[in-house]
Amino acid sequence: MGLVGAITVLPRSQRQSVKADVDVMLTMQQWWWEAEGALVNPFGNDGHFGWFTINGRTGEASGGPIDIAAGDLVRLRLYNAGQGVHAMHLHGHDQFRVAKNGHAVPVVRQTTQSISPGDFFLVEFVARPGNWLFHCHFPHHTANRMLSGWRGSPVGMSRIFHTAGAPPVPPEYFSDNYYLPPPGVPPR
Ligand SMILES: [Cu+2]
Repeated sequence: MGLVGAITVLPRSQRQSVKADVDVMLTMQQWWWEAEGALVNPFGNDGHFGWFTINGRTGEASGGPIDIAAGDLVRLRLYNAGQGVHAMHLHGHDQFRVAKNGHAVPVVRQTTQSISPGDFFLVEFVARPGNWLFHCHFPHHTANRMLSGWRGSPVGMSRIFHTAGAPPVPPEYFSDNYYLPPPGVPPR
């Protein structure tokens, strides 16, 4: 299906850019399943996308939480490589929008950054202790194929930021085995 990604171009001097403790690129995409087990078509033909990813991954393929530390300045580089609008929300924090499409903008304090196709935003936050969900606010964008993850945990366009020392996030949280609970866990 090819390769797509983002190239981050940084200024030669960091004088105009505060160095972040954590700097992550998050590319949103959406896909259309043509059939179970078949290749996915990123364009679809009826506009109904059923599979949502950040950096091409979701569920257990996402690799678990993004590790940060309390007090870190975390910079999120949000790019929408899909064809729908997403409303990227961070739990437990305000996020600060500092740039759009490569240009600095007046800082806006907000909880959610809506992002249209092709848009690129820099948002930053100072991490508080805990486990914090970062996800799209469109409910079905965190329920791939209209199914959530283990015990309702979000899949699709979601990640969790985990600060050092916070309780570990159960690996089952990232399970995209929607139909069978993990061993020893009763079906819900
Ligand atoms: Cu979305």
